[in-house]
Amino acid sequence: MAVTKADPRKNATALEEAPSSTKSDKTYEGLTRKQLVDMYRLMYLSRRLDDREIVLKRLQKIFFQISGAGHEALTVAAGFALKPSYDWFYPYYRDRALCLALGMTPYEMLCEAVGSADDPASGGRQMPSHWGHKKLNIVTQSSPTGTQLLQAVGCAEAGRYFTQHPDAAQRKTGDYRQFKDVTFHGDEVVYVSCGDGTTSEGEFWEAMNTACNEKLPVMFVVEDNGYAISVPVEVQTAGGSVSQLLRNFPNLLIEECDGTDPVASYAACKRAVEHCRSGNGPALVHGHVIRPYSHSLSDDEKLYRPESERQQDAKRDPITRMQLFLVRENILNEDEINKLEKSVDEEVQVASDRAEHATPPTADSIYNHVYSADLDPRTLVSEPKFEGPDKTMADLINAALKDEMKRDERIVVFGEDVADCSREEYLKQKQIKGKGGVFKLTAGLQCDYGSDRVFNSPLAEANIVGRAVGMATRGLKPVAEIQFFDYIWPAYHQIRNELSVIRWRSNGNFSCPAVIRVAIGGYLTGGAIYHSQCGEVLFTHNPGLRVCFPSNALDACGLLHTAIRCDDPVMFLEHKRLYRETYGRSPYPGPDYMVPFGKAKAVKEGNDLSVITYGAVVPRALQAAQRIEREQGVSVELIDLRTLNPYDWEAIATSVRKTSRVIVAYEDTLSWGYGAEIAARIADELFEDLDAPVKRVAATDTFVAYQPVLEDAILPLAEDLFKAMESLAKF
Ligand SMILES: Cc1ncc(C[n+]2csc(CCOP(=O)(O)OP(=O)(O)O)c2C)c(N)n1
Ligand SMILES: [Mg+2]
Repeated sequence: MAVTKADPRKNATALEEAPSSTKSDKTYEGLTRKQLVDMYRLMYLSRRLDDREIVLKRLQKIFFQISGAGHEALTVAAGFALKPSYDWFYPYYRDRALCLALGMTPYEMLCEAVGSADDPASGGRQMPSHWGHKKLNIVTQSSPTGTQLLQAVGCAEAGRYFTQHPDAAQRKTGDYRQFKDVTFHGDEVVYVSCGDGTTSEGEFWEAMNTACNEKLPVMFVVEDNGYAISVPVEVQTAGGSVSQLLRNFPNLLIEECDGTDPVASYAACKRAVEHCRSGNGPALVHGHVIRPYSHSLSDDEKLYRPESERQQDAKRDPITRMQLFLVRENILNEDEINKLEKSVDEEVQVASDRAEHATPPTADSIYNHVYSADLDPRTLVSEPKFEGPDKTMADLINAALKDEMKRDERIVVFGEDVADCSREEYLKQKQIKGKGGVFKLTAGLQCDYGSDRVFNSPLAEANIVGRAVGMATRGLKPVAEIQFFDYIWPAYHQIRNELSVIRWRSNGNFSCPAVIRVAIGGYLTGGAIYHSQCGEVLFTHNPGLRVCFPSNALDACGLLHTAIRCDDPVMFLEHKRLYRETYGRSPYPGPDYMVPFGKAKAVKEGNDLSVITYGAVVPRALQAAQRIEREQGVSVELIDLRTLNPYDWEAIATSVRKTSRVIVAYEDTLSWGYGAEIAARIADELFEDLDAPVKRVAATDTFVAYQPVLEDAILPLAEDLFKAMESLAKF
């Protein structure tokens, strides 16, 4: 059996057996004859692993198969052009040969296929070929095509940032930095690949746009096999060639090559890597490859591709082409090729036998790595040290951002309009005051901390969150802003499928504890549909994501300090109506004031009924509670949850046990809103403590309208809360 060495690109076994002709000095685009043998070995190994998986799938020993067949020459070439465990990698599912070239072993790959606990990518949580390997800087990959592209951009930005701020990389105790080691070299390249179909995703263009604009060292590899499942490339791409379309992107080196030819692919990749590594900007390698094994084992391409077309492809099979090339160049003869292949076949067999007996994960491990096991944000707490006059929520969020940026050099703040002024010369010449956010929440941050820490993004929400995910994975602390909750949806894909799940799907090998600040909510008088939405439940619905929704200035400040120090990703929902409200102002509580997550606050104590709420409903419920106490002597206990995940079940249960009557109030639509879950749990677990049905007060099941008469009819008002309290007290 062949032994896989630390660097598989220099595999001794094949070389020892190679003929004297490999000792010739002739090189091919810089590749020695020995390297070409190694390349062939990896390509053949990759193909045989696919073949082995197909057998295992037919035997029902694995549950899914998708192959890298036809892509081996291009991806091995990329592996040879880049530095393993030095550069960073965001590969897609066809990149088996790349991962082998970087040092993944056949056993590790087959552990993915059987779903073993030893699978280094996910411990049996993801499908095979969803690559991930912490030691090799292969970042956990998911199934959605294209999400990796923006993350690769963020990863490259983080590398550049740490090079310019080396002190920021230091380990610090007491917050997420204790658990997030940072490595950087100053000239590392970030590899990211995708198929031709995936270039149709907006995220591809958003990633290209930012990589080119910022001159980032990202090597984009488009593995163009002419199809996305059954859809041919001319349907995907105007004119049929993505590299043609990209010709005018500045700073972008474009290399188009025959991706079934390893030497041509290596030449293209080498030039691309050189361009990126020397700081000239990103590169695109557009490689034309084939897809001999249908899309996956669940697809039969004979249904949409005629035999003639398939035979044309078969003539370009990179494995056969490479064999012929080695023989033609007198690098290996047929016997030697047979010997090499036999040794690979044996290696695959041994790895496969071992993987078939690899330990599966235990069923009770399912809750591991949903959240950080190292730092529980429920334990982050410290007392306020008040100073100065009362401040608004907007003031104290701004202060908290400044506090944290001072304390932690890993923080970068970005989003739409968050900078004081992108054209910083205007600031320097004192021609203008600066903007700092449409709500002015980030005002002064750029002036205080510089344009590389506080900057505007393009008007593209997926771009903001996708980059934040990449940055946070690499060790930065992005505190990104989504200007209006109503426009978060292009970013929801990154939030739901990436931000919240990276820790779990990588079995704890990767994490991305970014903070996403979002201006949310209605009661604006004229906000209408697209400036008034709530919908926090769509975020609490995602395991792995922490969600805050403060109702007053002091909590917003304390919770934001905690959110930024937290080791989990946090959605920080800021109610626009509360930003400058008189209600809930507070003196500045000091730079270290932290409100722990999952700790509700009793805004008002009472004995007759409980109201469980949060956000902008808190002041409305308080108004109603004071009125009913004054007018009818009903004593209401008002609980402000403050954080929605985790939430304080103990506080809810204690209050309901005391009063036996409860209203759950929230600004979102009544049906399916966040409070629906709370109400269900109360009914389930506290049934015997109740003297009345669990009531909900919430918005109507409509959108929020512009005309104030309509808005008042739609959103829950103090009057609605008063009426609900009155009827519940009488029940
Ligand atoms: C966002 C998203 N949409 C749809 C799918 C289902 N899907 C999986 S692979 C694929 C085709 C991808 O084609 P291409 O990018 O050309 O890569 P190839 O498989 O041809 O290498 C589709 C539609 C998906 N995984 N993700
Ligand atoms: Mg394709």
